[in-house]
Amino acid sequence: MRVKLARDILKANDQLANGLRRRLTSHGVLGVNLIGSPGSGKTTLLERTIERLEGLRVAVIEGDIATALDAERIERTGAPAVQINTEGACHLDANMVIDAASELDLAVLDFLFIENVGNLVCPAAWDLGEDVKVVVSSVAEGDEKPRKYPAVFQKAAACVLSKVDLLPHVDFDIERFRADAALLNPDLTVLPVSAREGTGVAEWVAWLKDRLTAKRQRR
Ligand SMILES: Nc1nc2c(ncn2[C@@H]2O[C@H](COP(=O)(O)OP(=O)(O)OP(=O)(O)O)[C@@H](O)[C@H]2O)c(=O)[nH]1
Ligand SMILES: [Mg+2]
Repeated sequence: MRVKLARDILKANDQLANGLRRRLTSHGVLGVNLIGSPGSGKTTLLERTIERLEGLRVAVIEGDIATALDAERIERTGAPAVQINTEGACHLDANMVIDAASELDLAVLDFLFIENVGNLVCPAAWDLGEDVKVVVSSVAEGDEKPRKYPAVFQKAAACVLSKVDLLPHVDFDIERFRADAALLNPDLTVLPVSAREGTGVAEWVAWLKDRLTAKRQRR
């Protein structure tokens, strides 16, 4: 009975998510759902990304248990941001995102980024209406993350391997990380990035722009 209830909730979520995805598509907006552990560098990556996407129109929906700190950081870049506080829930769901999106003018956007609640587990199961899930995994967390948290690596289109400036200070085998990720998901693009030093940000932004172009060509 409990299992059925969980399935019903996920099914209802997926219907809402599909509706939002159709709206994003009708406006030619690429939806990106960023998933990663607390402190993996999601907001810092978004700050650098928005700077690099100058000329393109970006909005961010921020998911956190509490505070508006991340939305405030995004607004300082000049991009509109809507903060969701889940008050304990470990992930966003489509209903929360639709509610937040009602405060944004989707018709004028190129990218809608959704920073999920810091967590590698629960967000993997919830479709938010995005076009792509991107997992942000920092070198400080260890190279075994794909093996230990396979679902999010299987569902993501890209993995930003963040904080690569810390590689000299941590035990992290980047080839092992790549090989494990490729075994789980041969189509996963792994993008090593240091938001602090700027390494790899251009490649990440190029990947995003390619995805936007591909989406608009398919319309
Ligand atoms: N060395 C280094 N530190 C980084 C980098 N990116 C982020 N950080 C630091 O990592 C910490 C967490 O960064 P955030 O961007 O707030 O991480 P987050 O994933 O948004 O965190 P939550 O929203 O709490 O889940 C901060 O102290 C950042 O300055 C990086 O590329 N290199
Ligand atoms: Mg954050």
